[in-house]
Amino acid sequence: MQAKNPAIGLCQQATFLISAAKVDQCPDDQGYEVAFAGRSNAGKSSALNTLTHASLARTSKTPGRTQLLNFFRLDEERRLVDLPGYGYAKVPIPLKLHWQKHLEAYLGSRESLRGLMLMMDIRHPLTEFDRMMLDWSGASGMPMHILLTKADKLAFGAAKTTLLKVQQEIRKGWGEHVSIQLFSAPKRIGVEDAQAVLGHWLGLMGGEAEVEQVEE
Ligand SMILES: Nc1nc2c(ncn2[C@@H]2O[C@H](COP(=O)(O)OP(=O)(O)OP(=O)(O)O)[C@@H](O)[C@H]2O)c(=O)[nH]1
Ligand SMILES: [Mg+2]
Repeated sequence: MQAKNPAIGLCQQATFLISAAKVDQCPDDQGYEVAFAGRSNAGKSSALNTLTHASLARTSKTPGRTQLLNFFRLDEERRLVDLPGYGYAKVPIPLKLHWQKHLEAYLGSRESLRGLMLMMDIRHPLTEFDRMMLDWSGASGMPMHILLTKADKLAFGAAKTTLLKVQQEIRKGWGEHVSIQLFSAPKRIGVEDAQAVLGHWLGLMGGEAEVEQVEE
């Protein structure tokens, strides 16, 4: 199925479109958009680059690097968005409030937003911010798919154990509509599964996104 996923070819054509500091600077709100969210340093930009086979998004060892909403064009009516990282302590308060305000404005108003990819560092899952995003997606009915990033930092068994644990907690707290998988940018773990989710959300494949569940 994944070999035929049209999202793969489309992602390879991704080009930088625009950086927006506020919602009124975003591209026209039409078509399909998928946003990448998560705590600062969780690996949003790295995941985006891995999924598009490009170095579109700037990655950094310094958390808090992505400070604007960065839009990437896939085709005339499809876009990916790298959202500003959230929750980095060293960012000055006024800037934090600025981001929070504009992130909320974006999430609350964007008609073309079809799904949220939430990146969580596998070593620090379910932070307060992650829980807030899960609450928001539940309340607004926005589909959410979680990438447990940096899975290469743990041994395979430990990574799977964490996946199961987080999956159980999510099922209990937010129901079954949130899907989750392991991901690693350098080791390319979980790339095809994440691309399949993108394919569905971008209106390129019929039906619901199906992510293989963990075997217990
Ligand atoms: N080992 C490993 N390192 C990763 C992975 N993903 C990201 N990193 C590293 O983690 C750091 C942060 O990655 P970014 O992709 O810049 O994180 P971000 O979430 O975009 O950060 P902000 O833009 O600051 O919010 C960088 O040093 C990356 O190289 C991964 O899957 N495995
Ligand atoms: Mg970033």
